[in-house]
Amino acid sequence: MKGWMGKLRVLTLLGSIALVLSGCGRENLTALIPKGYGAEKSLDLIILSTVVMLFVLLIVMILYVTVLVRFRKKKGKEDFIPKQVEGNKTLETIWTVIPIILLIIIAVPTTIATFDLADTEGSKKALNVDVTGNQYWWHFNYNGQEIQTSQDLYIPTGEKVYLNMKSSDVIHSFWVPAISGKMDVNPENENTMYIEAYEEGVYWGKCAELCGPSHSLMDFKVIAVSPEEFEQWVSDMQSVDPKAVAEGETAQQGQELFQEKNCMGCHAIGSSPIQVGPNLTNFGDRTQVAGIKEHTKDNIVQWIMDPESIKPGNKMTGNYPTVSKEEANKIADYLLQLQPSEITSESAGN
Ligand code: HEC
Ligand SMILES: [Cu+2]
Repeated sequence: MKGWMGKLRVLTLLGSIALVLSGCGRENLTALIPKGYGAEKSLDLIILSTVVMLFVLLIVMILYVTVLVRFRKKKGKEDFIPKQVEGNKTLETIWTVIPIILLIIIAVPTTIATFDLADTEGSKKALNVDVTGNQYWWHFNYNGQEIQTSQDLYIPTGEKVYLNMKSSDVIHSFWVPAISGKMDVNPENENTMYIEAYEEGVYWGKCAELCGPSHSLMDFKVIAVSPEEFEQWVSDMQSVDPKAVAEGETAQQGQELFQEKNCMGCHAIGSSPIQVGPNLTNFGDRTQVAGIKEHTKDNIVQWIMDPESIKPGNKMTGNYPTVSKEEANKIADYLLQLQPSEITSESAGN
């Protein structure tokens, strides 16, 4: 009875661990289901080194168990000492050469992949985006396209897109696990990398460097669309008129409030280079509010009234006049109209 209960306990424990861990994987946020070039290369290396390590583990375990069983102290042979092999040249050579070979097997493909992924040769002919990491949001400036946007990075599938990355404050790290490896984003120097998505989709990105109280909330998205759709998105973004008057009375009042409350001081609409806060040109098309909250009117209102309750330590809190619920509702009505393009996360199949 006791043994049976014990087994049941172990099973329950394992079952609940499995249940909890199964929540960890999220497609489009995992390096184990690669959807891009860098992620694919990384997974190849992960598999290679895991296989090598398992091989070493297996050999060591076999030797260990063999020695344990064969050379145990046996009844009647208590004084028996097995043959001593210390300093045996053949053995020493074997266990020096084998690890060297294993290390070469890992090192050569790793070095090749490292150089391959750091290659910036193709950047002159490709799409270049300047990426700025800020506490706690991401800004994207499409070189030579007059497009500025934040939080959602649109890219065409099947092409290398070069990212020139800098931080406006502390060190951040740009990481879209399903598409590519990580790259540090530093305040002093520009780091470059390229990403390439194979399939259309919305890929989740994370800041992978502890950068302050809301570090874990510094999420962003890479939205990969077909090259034709991307071109459409570019021209939609380029034809935005920042001064266009909103539709409907409340939204128009919201638009006025947006100016009166000094929101314009930090947030640009259109291709203005202001980067104190996220560019809101296509805010109505965003997948999330402030990168993390579901994109609903309620959450937008909550953000405008009390951003601190959503992202502690963010740089908007306290830097604008108080906004009442009624005013926030009107501003939200206006902001939700900022939908310049039909190309959104939905058309990317998500
Ligand atoms: C002092 C500069 C500043 C002012 C003024 C300001 N904001 Fe912000 N705002 C920010 C920053 C910085 C963020 C990004 C916060 C974060 O994600 O960490 C932000 C984020 C936002 C977001 C979320 C954007 C996104 O991409 O999801 C909205 C919406 C917003 N602000 C609306 C407003 C409105 C409306 C006003 C005026 C009432 C306003 N802001 C005034 C700096 C400012
Ligand atoms: Cu960060």
